[in-house]
Amino acid sequence: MPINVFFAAGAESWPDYQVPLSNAFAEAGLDATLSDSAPDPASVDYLIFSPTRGTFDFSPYRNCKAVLSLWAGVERIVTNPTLTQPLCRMVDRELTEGMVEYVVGHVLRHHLGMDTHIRGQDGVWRHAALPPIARQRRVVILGMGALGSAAGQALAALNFPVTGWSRTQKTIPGITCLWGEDGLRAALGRADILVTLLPSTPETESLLNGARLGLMPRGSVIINPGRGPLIDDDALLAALDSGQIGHATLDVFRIEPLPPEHPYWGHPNVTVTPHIAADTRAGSAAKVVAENIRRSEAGEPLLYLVDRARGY
Ligand code: NDP
Ligand code: OXD
Repeated sequence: MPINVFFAAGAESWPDYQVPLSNAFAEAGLDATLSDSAPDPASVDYLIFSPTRGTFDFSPYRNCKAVLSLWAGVERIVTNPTLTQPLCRMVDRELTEGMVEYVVGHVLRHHLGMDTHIRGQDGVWRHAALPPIARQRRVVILGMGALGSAAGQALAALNFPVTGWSRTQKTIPGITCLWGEDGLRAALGRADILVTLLPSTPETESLLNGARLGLMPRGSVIINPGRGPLIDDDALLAALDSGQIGHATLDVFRIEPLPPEHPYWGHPNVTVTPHIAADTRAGSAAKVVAENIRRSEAGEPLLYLVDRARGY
């Protein structure tokens, strides 16, 4: 009997994924039927999902062996009360590479002060004091998971002193690893540039509040490709207006798309990017999905299983 795989990640994504998934299943040696419809939910063995799909009732898929998310962040799926099946999130080489490039690019923008020269093409020779080199610019990354650790290692390779912070204690070559509340305070105190790559969970909600923003060096920079709810927006706007925070580059927001009237738009010290830090790419993501189905069918443990109690 072929394995039934239901692509429930949205009609707009189906044309991008249909061929890569079919190819990846064949390469993995899977005898699988892939469809973007499931007339009989009880016959579905695996369900491929994206939170862009919106509200979804997982309960009819009672024989489904795993829900495979195309997204890394699963806050909109783990909270679904109908989800009883194992949930795997996306960890993928190309997604990670995309995030590393976004983080390194935006760190370098602020480190090099590129805006001064890009905006200032006005005949003024702005030769300022010697700018710091990377080893003098401290970068802190909140979240030392698949993405944070890769971004941190890339920055460390460019000589930035990198501090990482996570829930549990870690040892990552080239990165000073901190954890816990004391670790967070110490990390924020040295964050000339702060990158937030934490998941959105009840514990990380408004982690960057006014008090914690106040611990950062005056004029420091925040880059948030993690999730909008990590930041207390009112506190960040106040910190930007007072000069406590010099600039915020924000890719993710509590409401997306960011509403046109939101004060982040047009704020002179905010850069908004439209949740593009690291899109999932069909070619490589399809291989991750296929490998997980192969493992499940072979009785091997699933990769990137989400801990439902932890929320990530
Ligand atoms: P991981 O699950 O691999 O890593 C999460 C990290 O956050 C871990 O180091 C974890 O600590 C840490 N963490 C979680 N909760 C806490 C807490 N309460 N206190 C301290 N540390 C905590 O996730 P990824 O690296 O793959 O992805 C991170 C996030 O990036 C995603 O959840 C998503 O929100 C976002 N993302 C954004 C994209 C974009 O395009 N903007 C694209 C992809 C992802 P520990 O290791 O100790 O468990
Ligand atoms: C993700 C994202 O979580 O794109 O994969 O934000």
